[in-house]
Amino acid sequence: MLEADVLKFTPETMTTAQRQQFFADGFLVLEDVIDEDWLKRLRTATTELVEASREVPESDERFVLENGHSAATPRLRRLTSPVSHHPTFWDFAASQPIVDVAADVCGPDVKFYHSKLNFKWPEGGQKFAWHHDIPAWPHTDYSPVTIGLYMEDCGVEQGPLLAIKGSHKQPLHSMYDRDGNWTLRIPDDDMPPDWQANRTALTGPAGSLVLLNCRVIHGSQANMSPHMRPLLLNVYSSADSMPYVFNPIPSPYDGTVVRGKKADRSCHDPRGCELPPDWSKGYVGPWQHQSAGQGREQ
Ligand SMILES: O=C(O)CCC(=O)C(=O)O
Repeated sequence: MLEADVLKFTPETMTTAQRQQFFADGFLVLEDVIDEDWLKRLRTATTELVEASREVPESDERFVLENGHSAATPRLRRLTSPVSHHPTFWDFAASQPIVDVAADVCGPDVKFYHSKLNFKWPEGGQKFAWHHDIPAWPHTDYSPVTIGLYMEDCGVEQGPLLAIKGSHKQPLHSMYDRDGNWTLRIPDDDMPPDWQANRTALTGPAGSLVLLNCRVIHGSQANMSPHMRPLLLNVYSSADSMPYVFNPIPSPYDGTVVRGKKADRSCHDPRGCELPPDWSKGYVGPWQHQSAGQGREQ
């Protein structure tokens, strides 16, 4: 659904001003949306999976391991597709608080796309280079929204999400380098004018939701603090927004309508989108691609 059509519906969870801010800036932090019961359930599920990662010596389809991971001291960058690995993550992704928030920016009919749980382990959790999300998983419109949940308090020193205000309204940068390699990163030299003035740290207490428009430039710095930064990311779209490449993080829930009804027509935005590599041949996660030339950006 296009923004102009979404705006015909009255928001139910956020205020009109908050929704306007999301569409103007390309991101929004909503504090105190997810209650302590949900946080406890999600933390318990996370602990179970971190325990399971002790058995895993190298990154695989489930875990992207951080440098220094071992059975004695697990360190993860990502749990890929948490909804595929513990029922609590799907219960949460399909639950009312979060799908109603998605509806305020996607329209009343909302579809689930995929999920990931990005960690930043204390003292060294890796940075994430500047990028747009949508070229990795293009859809027929730009309604897809990533809704992140800070499962613990996240301050500036913990590597919170950073986003460039208004960058979703500008043309998309290529996510390939000059040699045609997929890098999913925008070097500092190629960032839009005034990007430093528009750089915003999206911090918040545990239970905050962070909404990211699929075009907005975002990234994050390393976590050099003594505190963990677990960030659960679920991606939704309007029900009539159709992905047209292989989902890099497929799950049995891909395409499930989590609110409202299934679409009977697709919605198309006239602005096209760069195509990613063919993920049906494998997807290793973003860090491996971004690491080429690391140190120039941010
Ligand atoms: O985990 C982070 O800090 C950044 C995540 C992100 O930008 C992404 O998964 O696209």
